[in-house]
Amino acid sequence: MKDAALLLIDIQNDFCPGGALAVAEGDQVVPVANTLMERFNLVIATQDWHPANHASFATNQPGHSVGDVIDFNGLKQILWPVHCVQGSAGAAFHPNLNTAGIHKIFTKGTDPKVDSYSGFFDNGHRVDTGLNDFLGGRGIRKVVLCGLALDYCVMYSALDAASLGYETHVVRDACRAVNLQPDDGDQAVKKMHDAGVRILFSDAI
Ligand code: VGL
Ligand code: ZN
Repeated sequence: MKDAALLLIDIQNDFCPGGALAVAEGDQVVPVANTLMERFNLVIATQDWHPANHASFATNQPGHSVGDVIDFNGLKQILWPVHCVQGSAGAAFHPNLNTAGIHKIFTKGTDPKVDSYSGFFDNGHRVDTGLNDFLGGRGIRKVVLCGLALDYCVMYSALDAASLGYETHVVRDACRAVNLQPDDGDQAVKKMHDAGVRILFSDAI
């Protein structure tokens, strides 16, 4: 697919079983992602890449614990366990991910003061990661997303892609959800679908 790019969202150890912010079955997206990569001329990966003093870590918010929702400069922020600290083993890609097939990596969440679920913008939509310009410069009109987690970084990346005008697809079986609430993954699928994102399965690609 010439005008399409595959976006591998945050397929990192900390989001896989045994990781700091483990997503159930997170590692099961890896073989599906590796197979999908063979079908695309352009493969981009995002990496959640936080400094140790990141404000989304509950340990950096005295008096708060994981799961609390606080106000960060006017934005609602869920507090997470320390995860994906820059350069740590938890921030590395899953060891079975075919990283040789990745053409370009975009890191996000690097500003200690603001979280960034989407691969395109921070949560305040103030800072651009450069992904949109990168895709535009290569004539990409269609993006296909997979990875972790369906109800956070995959969903926010897909919603931004759709609002930026890309034909946006999410490969359901190549994603897993955090599911803080048991139906968060299903709600994410509904929200994306309502925003014009196409939800499909890997056998259709
Ligand atoms: C993510 C929570 C916090 C994700 C990143 O990659 O979905 N979720 N940071
Ligand atoms: Zn994060």
